[in-house]
Amino acid sequence: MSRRKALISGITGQDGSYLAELLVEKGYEVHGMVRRVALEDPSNRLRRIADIRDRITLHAGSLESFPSLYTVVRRVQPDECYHLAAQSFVSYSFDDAFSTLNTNINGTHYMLAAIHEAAPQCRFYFAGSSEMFGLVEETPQNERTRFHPRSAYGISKVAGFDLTRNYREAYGIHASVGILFNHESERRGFEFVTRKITAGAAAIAAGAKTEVRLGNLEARRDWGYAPEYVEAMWRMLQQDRADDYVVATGETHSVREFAEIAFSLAGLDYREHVAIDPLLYRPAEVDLLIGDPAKARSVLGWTPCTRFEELVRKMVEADLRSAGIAVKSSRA
Ligand code: GDR
Repeated sequence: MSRRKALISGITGQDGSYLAELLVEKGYEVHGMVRRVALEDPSNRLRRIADIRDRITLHAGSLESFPSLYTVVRRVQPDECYHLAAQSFVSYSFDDAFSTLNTNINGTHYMLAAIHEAAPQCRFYFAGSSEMFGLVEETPQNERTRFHPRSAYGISKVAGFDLTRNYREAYGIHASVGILFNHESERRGFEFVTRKITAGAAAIAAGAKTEVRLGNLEARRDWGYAPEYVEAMWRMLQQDRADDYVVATGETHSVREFAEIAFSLAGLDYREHVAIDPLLYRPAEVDLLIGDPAKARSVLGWTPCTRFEELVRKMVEADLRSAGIAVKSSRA
């Protein structure tokens, strides 16, 4: 039997890189779609997949170009397609709502249309987001909670959710949505608050800077560990029936708590180093997110293992090491 083929858009990101590693390990033939600029700047833009670069195949494609996506899908003929690529920074979507909506909504539509036309048997995963719940209408949030997005990013993910469900219902595509709550790791981008805090604390501990500027410390998020979340994506596509699932830990913590623990792990007091910058507040904030992963647990057999403090520890220790600071204690 030939190897199963997977196509990942957004393979160079945090989730894409962990998912690619998981699928390589499972024996898949893994293909990734990346922007041409990434191929031209491998040491920077392909750094997260450097270790598996010789075991995957990359194709140039752009979420802005239907022909480019169609060509990749037609050539690869994937059995499974994981559509992770997006403008994923919520804050930026307030600065440029137009490009966020264009890229995220059209990109998802183009991927679905390409699958429908060129590989209709392919199973499809869409990266939904807890940002779709926004101004939450109930707590905790589950698959039946109504959406109330609070940013162009959140709106683009609701549109992607609706597009995915419509391709499932209208054309019988095996298309599932993972409604993933925040998930972090040592590979998180520096613009997101967790990594900004852990990298900042490490830099301060190393004497390279003195403060980290943050916005709203009271926002609460359900933070999990990214490598576990890509496992849930894969499990969704192994089900006979396509469906939508909340992927979360069921715990919520504030940005302040994250900062307090991260700084103390670096031997620092966050109150002495965190400066509040009003410009970093969002015009419309998502105050509280906490997911109910019961369906993922019962149908997919998926459970999160890494607890909040362990997640913070992993990230801080990795950043301390990168800053050249020896780390004594490390729980596996
Ligand atoms: P989020 O992640 O918007 O939840 O989306 P982010 O880490 O950017 O913000 C989390 C919370 O922290 C507050 N905050 C700050 N955020 C950033 N980035 N920088 C700061 O300085 C800062 N200070 C306080 C924010 O206001 C917010 O409340 C992430 C992304 O990965 C999405 O793509 C994904 O869909 C969701 O998680 C689930």
